[in-house]
This record gives sequence, C-alpha cells and structure tokens, in this order.
Amino acid sequence: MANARHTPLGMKPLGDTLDWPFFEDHHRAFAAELSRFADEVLHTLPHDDVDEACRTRVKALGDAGFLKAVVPKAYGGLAETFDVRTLCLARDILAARDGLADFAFAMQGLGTGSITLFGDEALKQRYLPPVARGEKIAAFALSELEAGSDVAAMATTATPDGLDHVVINGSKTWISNGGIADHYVVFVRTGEAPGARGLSAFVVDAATPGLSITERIEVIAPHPLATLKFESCRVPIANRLGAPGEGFKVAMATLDIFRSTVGAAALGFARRALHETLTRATTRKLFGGTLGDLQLAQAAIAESIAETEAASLLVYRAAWTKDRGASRVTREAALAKMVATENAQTVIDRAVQLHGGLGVTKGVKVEELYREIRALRIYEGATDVQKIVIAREALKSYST
Ligand code: COS
Repeated sequence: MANARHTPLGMKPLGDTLDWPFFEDHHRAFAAELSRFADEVLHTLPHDDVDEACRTRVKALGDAGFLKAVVPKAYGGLAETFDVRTLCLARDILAARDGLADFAFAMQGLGTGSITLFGDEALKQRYLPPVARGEKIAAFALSELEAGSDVAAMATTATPDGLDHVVINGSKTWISNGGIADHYVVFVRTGEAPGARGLSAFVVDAATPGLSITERIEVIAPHPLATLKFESCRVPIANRLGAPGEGFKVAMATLDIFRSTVGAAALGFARRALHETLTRATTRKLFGGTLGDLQLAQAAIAESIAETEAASLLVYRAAWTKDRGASRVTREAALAKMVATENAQTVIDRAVQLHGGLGVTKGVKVEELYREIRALRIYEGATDVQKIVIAREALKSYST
C-alpha cells in the first residue's frame, strides 16, 4: 500500500482510489509498479516523430511486462481473462503522465481484444503473445467515412474466394496505429443479413497484398492515424473472428471492455489537469496573495475535484462490474465513458483558464491536455452514442 502512494511527480495521482473496495492487492501492486516505471522511463523516450514515439513506447511497455495486462495468461498475459480494473488503472496512470504511452498501451488491447474474445486457438497463439511482449503492434479497423456512429452502415465488403479465402474491398479511416501496425482487426460486410446482422471480423496482416495506407491523418494531438484501402485483399477464412455475420457483436463486445478504459484515460488527463491547477493555485501570486486564495478559483477547484471523483467512481464501477462476471456492461461502460470524457474536458478547460496566457502556450502541460482530451469524446462511441445507449436501456426496462 505504501508503494501505491509513489508520487514523484508531486501528484496525488490516484487519491484514495486504490483503497476502494473495487480493488484487490494485485491491483495496488500493479499500480505502484506502473507508476514508478512511468515516472522513471517515459520522459526518457523520444517524442518528436509520432511513429517512433509509439514504437518505443510499445517496446518499453512490453519489455517491462506491462502489456501482459492486455492478453490472457495462457497467451503470455497476466490474468485468466481481461481484468478491466487493471486496464483502467494502466490508462489512468499512463494518461496522467504521457498521452502517447496511454495510446500505445490502449491500442495493443483494442487491437487484440476481439481476438481474445472471439479468436480460435490458432489465432490467439499467433497474435497475442507478440503483442504482449511489445514485439508486434495491433490495430482495430472499424470506422469508415460514412460508418462511425452508424457502424452497421459500413460498406467495406468481404466476398468468398474459393473455399478458404475471402476478398476484402473498401476503405477504413481514422484507424489508430494505421501505418505502424503489424495487423488490423477489420470489420466488413459479409451480407448474411441486412445491417448489423451481416457483418464479420477478420484479422488482416499489414503486409497482405491489396492492403495499403492511402493517407496519414494529422490530428490536434498527434497520434499515428491513417486511412486504409483494401483492393482485392485476399485473407484466409481461418482469420475470421466469431461466426459469419457476428461482426457487429464482436465489435460491440470488444468496445464494452475498452469504452470503460477510454473513461479511465480521460480520468488520468483530468487528474493531471487538477495537479497542474493546484500547483499553479498555490504558487501564482496575484492581488497580494495566491491564486488559490481567490474564492472563484476555489470554486473552480472544487468543481473539478467533484467531477473527477464522480468520473472515477463510474469508471471503476464499470470495470469492477465486468470483472465480477457480467456478460454485458454496455450501460455501465457508456455511463463511465460519457461522464469521464465530458468531465475531463471541463476540468481541463478550467485548468487552462486558471493558467491564463500560459494555458494556451505551446509546451505547457495544460495546453497539451486540452488537445489530448478532445478526441476521447468522439472515438470508440461518441458521447451522443453513449446517450442513446444509456437512455435506450432505461426505456427498455420501463416498456411493457
Ligand atoms: N455485446 C454483444 N452483443 C451486442 C452488444 C454488446 N455490447 N451490443 C449489441 N449487441 C448485439 C445485439 O444483441 C443485437 O443482436 P441481435 O440482433 O442478435 O439481437 C445486435 O448486436 C444489434 O444490436 P443493436 O440493435 O443494439 O444495434 P444498433 O444498430 O441499434 O446499435 C449503436 C446502435 C449506435 C448503439 C451502435 O451502432 C454503436 O454503438 N455505435 C457506435 C460505434 C462506435 O463505437 N464507433 C466508433 C468506432 S471505434 S473508434
């Protein structure tokens, strides 16, 4: 427990979170080890070239054993199956220190989550261990230009080619790790039924002929992101995840797990913003005192603390509910993601405001956080989608 309080940044990063009944001792030990690693190692890794930055972070996290958290024990991982609390703690801790390290960790999980949940033994043996060691980079290719929130509208197709292969044609965009990944979990229309019931998922190696990167996308907080094109890209049927037509379920079940972790990353960003806010409030002199002496600053600080702690409760509640064996945590994950990302945006915006001109100055941490947080309200199910999910579940429970 003492180790869990390791705070060289001067942060109180997790507050009393680890004392909550959601956690077990192995979570506290993991958090302590990862916090130490993050503080000692991450700042030594390169930042300038985004691809290189991600590759080195994947390697460092893999070498240190932390990527074991993203795959099951039988394939070189930590726990029997996903331990969502561990995934959330990892993102919470990493995001508070280094957005790209959080991204690198998260994508190793999202890019293999569907294989863990729906892959057969051969696919798990082939793809999971190298990802856990940080030797291979994973990616999840779901979105299309006109199929982001409305996933079931996707137009990329896979059609049979002989008995053992399919041929994929189409395009995927805003794909994280696009351009540096070694494999992509790709969702395609196979047409067993209209809409959501006619999709399937395949693992596609990056080197497969017919798969190309047509565009690298620059975003406000730089991450490797790309558009992929599939032109008569021939993939073995043995690479399919789940049954034919089950792709929507594969995607949603994977997102059920990873949406909570997006909330956890937002939480890490919010905690860092609070740390920066409190540091500034206690050192910035004005009007004959410190910023923190001003009641309006105190109001901002109090609101940010309340919003961060509320988000923390929802994130770890969702993770704990899944770890207790719930087959679906769609509602809990949606609540966690929506509240944590929206609250973090507000907390970070307040931090920028309290920093004055420094808050919008390049190179200042809160300016970076301000850019980092924005995408989290959009990807892996925009806030608007989470609202649909939450309301729909509640309405269902009242309809006769
Ligand atoms: N786990 C397992 N199965 C699930 C599931 C889950 N979490 N969620 C849905 N399913 C199944 C349903 O049980 C249903 O199966 P049956 O047809 O056999 O009953 C099927 O999938 C369709 O479900 P549903 O009717 O809820 O689908 P909708 O088209 O209404 O879903 C939303 C609409 C908007 C909720 C969905 O499309 C969504 O989550 N979109 C956002 C996707 C996203 O995150 N995009 C970002 C890309 S990743 S960066």
